[in-house]
Amino acid sequence: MNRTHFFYTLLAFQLLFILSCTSVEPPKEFAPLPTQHQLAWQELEYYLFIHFGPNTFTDVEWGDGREDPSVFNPTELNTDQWASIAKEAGMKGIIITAKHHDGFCLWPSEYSTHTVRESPWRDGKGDLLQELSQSCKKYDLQMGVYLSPWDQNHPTYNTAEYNQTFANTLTEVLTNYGPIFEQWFDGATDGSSNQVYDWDLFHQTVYKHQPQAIIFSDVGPGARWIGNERGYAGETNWSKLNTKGFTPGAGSPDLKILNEGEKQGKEWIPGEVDVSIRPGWFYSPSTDDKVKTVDQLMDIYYASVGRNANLLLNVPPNRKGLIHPTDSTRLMEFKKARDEAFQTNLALGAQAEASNTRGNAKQYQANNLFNGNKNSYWTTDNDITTASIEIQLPTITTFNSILLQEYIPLGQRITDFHIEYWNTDLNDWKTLSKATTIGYKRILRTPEVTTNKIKVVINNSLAEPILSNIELYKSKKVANFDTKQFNKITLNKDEAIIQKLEKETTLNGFVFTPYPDNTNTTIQIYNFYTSLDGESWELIQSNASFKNIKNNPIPQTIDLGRTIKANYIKLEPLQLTKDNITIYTYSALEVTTN
Ligand code: FUL
Repeated sequence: MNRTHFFYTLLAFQLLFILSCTSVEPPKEFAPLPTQHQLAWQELEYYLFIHFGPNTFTDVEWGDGREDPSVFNPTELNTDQWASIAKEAGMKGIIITAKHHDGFCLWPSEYSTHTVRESPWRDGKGDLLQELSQSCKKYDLQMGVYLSPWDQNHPTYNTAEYNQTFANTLTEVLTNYGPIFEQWFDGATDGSSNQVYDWDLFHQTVYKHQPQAIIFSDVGPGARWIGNERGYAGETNWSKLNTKGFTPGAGSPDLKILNEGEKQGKEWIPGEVDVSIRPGWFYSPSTDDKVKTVDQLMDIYYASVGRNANLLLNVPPNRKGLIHPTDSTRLMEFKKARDEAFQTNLALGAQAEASNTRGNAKQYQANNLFNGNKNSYWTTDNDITTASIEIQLPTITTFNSILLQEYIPLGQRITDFHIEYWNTDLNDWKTLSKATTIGYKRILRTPEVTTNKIKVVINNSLAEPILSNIELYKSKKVANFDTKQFNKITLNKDEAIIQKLEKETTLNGFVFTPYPDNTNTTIQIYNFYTSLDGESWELIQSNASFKNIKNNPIPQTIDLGRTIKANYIKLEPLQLTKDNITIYTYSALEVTTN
């Protein structure tokens, strides 16, 4: 090789080296985008709602503002107890009803005469917001405040003056108790209010004193109401909304729009699910036996955090000012159930190949989906909006849930996707689950399968799909409690329910889901059978009774106390919840396996 030749060869190598080191440009932003504060907020995922005030003592959900402040007298109030429970439960913050619709202020407001100062609690010298802010600091929790614009006590309400009164009230709360992560504006009224709210003034007041605060209302601007108080975000859930022409409360968009967000939304306004652990928002001794079960809470978790929304779970303190032991125990059981459900990520160590990888660059390779780094992602070349990722699992794996995350700093994009698994018996791909949006986080509960390969197929995306994370789990099966999701199956009164299982299963119990409307009739007393061939049946439970199913038709989880191999199960009705009826309804019959 002569000198010139050598020189050019060297140059070529140098060029190649430089080229391979140049990073490929990331995809263009797809607006609207979350702010840094919204991104941080989304990662909180789960926090505590506290409804506390005169209603706690008068046993009503909505006080009318004429309550004597002397009713407010918690005898053992201890915000450290609330905060320590929230912390142990895995929550990241606490939002308190600083002022509910009755106008009573949990702090000694200068702008009201209906406050803790007028109550006997701490001899009128107490300040609940102060105590809570100290407890939050102590337990490293963020603090948020709920303030109801609707105020049935304040003399200026329904006058032009009220907007300024409310802004002053806000200023007090937002300047005296340290950082506030979320300002919760309730849109509710009883319809009698004539007040026109100055939302611009309220928003400016919040941002002036707490620029990082997420402003929640039916329509944001920081986060939006999910459209129901049952705990369920839409299966489709965009973090985007069009709010032009809408206001919180009566002027808010359709409930379906709040529940699902809008694909073409112009503003980034993610959903927040607010739901109470009890039937009501305020404590009542009558609901001590109606605290939601762990399975209900898990279903809510899958339908909130698992559907791209944050979960604000209300746990109302009792008249002593303490969280009731039933509720705190339930919170710990719920924490344990989540820890178990998401204990072992079975996708760790997986290897993936995508149908398209941006610039064929390592920087965007599909293996980024398993590296635990939320800032690395897989994405495609410009304008490629359909793609598939084949994932080779480290070993033959049994799973029943898949967690996916889009890289939302660049916008929410994916509109339609499905999951396939490699069926080793058929030597072919089989569809396991179909879904629409992903967003910050999506958890799909799938039928349980055993395989060494899965495929994530993006059928459609508004721009290049960008995924940052995929995890797989084998979790305890939890029934779905949302009414909307329930099938209504009708059978004749003597007809048994026979279910063929997907494959031979070792079961240890079953979940019978009645249609959750107690105007329907369902099974009260039953026989339960299993079978391997669908012809000869083994009687497993005879003359057994579902507890309280007539008045409260919630899913019935039956633990058989042993394991049984079966291909078929049968539930035979012996008596229905109503006599003289020829048909009954139910929604599902499923087995439990662990
Ligand atoms: C509703 C209110 O009317 C309820 O009392 C409760 O505060 C709930 C969180 O919001 O709109």
